[in-house]
Amino acid sequence: MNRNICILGVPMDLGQGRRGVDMGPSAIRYAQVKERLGKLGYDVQDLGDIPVPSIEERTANELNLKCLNEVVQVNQVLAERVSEIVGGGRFPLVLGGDHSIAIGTIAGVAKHVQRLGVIWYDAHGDLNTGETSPSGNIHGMSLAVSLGIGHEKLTGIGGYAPKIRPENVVIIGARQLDEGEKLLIREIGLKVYTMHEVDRLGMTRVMEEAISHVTQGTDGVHLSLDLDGLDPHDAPGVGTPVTGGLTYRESHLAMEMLAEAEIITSAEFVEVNPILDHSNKTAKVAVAFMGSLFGEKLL
Ligand code: B3U
Ligand code: MN
Ligand code: MN
Repeated sequence: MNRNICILGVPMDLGQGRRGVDMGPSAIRYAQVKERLGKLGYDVQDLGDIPVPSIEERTANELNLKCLNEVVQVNQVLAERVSEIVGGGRFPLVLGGDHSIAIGTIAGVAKHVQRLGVIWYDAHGDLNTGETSPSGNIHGMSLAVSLGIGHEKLTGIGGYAPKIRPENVVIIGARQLDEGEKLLIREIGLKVYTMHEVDRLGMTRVMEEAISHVTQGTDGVHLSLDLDGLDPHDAPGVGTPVTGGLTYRESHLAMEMLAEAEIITSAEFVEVNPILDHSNKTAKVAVAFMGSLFGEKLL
């Protein structure tokens, strides 16, 4: 694992419909992310937050894509900042903010690798487009956009498209997929471990398979972890909780297996919403996962 980490906050809430997720980076910092990773011997630099326009400043919606121009603008800056971090030889650890920020993170990382693998840990597929989305929220489109599918203002962020290929992606924890997303998954042959597979195979096997899948032919792997992949019992502070999710223990095991495999080269933790949380529980869970991902051991 890269011993040098750069933390970058993105207080973005324009990719979804509820207030509060813009406070995610503060909540995660308050849960002592820097101290936790510092204790493991990493050199951790916190670069602060990138600016995000407030919801009151936003312009009109376009084509079922809420806050399109602002989401594009923030992700363009994010892509540049992440690219600088990776170019400087450091590990980018991005704190969200809603999941639309994956567009910028992945655009910044994928510039530096031939083929990027992606683990998308989420209750949702985030595979909608303006045409299929039931909500118009761009956080439900970010994986599609990274695959080069969607509005060209979004797919063109970072100046190139696509950023990733379907054969190098796995989704883990899915349990709420829209019809258009299901069709797209079949069409492009995306590997998805829904909760059915997690229950049937167990997390150990799911992670073994997922690790083998995303490392085939790739030279880096990004972890995009949406806290709503977890069951709302363990992570209540998220904008769109979906019952029947991954447990705290399964998720810790997943992070520990990723640490052992030493494959993750960039990561983001998104959708922490402190307004909907109890005593900062979800941010604390996120930081505990970061500990495991970066090699913390129980014994
Ligand atoms: N698939 C729905 C709901 C959703 C996606 N991502 C989240 N919720 N967090 C949509 O709006 O695209
Ligand atoms: Mn998501
Ligand atoms: Mn989600």
